[in-house]
Amino acid sequence: MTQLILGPGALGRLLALRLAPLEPVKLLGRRPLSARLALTTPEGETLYREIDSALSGEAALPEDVTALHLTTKSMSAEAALASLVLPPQTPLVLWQNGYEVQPRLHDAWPGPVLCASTSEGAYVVEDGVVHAGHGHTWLGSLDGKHAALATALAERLSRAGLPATAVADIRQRLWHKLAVNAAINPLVARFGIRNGQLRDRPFRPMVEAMLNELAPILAAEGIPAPEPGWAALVWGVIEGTATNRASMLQDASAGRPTERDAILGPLLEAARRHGLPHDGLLAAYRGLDRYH
Ligand code: KPL
Repeated sequence: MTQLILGPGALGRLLALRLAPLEPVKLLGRRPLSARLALTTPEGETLYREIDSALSGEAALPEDVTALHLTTKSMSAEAALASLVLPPQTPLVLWQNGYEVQPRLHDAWPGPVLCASTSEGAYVVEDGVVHAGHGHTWLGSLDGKHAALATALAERLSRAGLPATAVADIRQRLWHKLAVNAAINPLVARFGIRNGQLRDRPFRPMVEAMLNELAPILAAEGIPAPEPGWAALVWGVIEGTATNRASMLQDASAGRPTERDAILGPLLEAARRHGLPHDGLLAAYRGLDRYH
């Protein structure tokens, strides 16, 4: 049984390199990859591993697939998936940020669909990936089904050095991450700053204004606030990732489209539906126009 991974960005490479010593893995993407990729661990060790990779549109896919891990950016996920011919019952695991593609594929895909929310830190380097910091991954289906599959996949990931837990509340966890990303990512992308700089003036009041808009929208959408409250969650992540260049900043600096639709889109849509103020969110969204 092979674990198929579609999208050889940081997360796709990390999954492939961590899983490869334990089970067959195939990494699919739009550009050829070198057969030998390097994994630099958070402890500073560099391990080289042979990875079976192929071009997504042309690959002969293995017959027995444990799961297809879709690790592209949110805006590329559906087109990437459509480039493969897979048995309809193949389990999908969606690793995207935000909450845009997940409900759509949950409804459209005939087989089981799990969503993953991860705090693993990784970035791409030319010949592989740097696993910058250990995190945790939560796996579950939006309708609470497929618990046994989620548990089995979580065990395989955990054995491979990516601790994971099957959960029944993945929708809530995706929205919590979305809220964190909405408060941090557009601001750091717009001002070209590292996450930790949001703690200082003039950015701190901008984060606070965003939090004031986010909290009522999330409440109206039925997303329970995290135990310490939204502000503590967001400031905690800013503190913990102070030296990071957030993913949206990396996309913007490289002139790539950002994940604004997946992150800000669901919040704007919910704010309009519930008749709640959303000027700050709209300004954040429009502030990213030049990358789209
Ligand atoms: O998830 C992130 C991202 O970069 O997208 C945060 C939490 C903001 C860390 O940088």
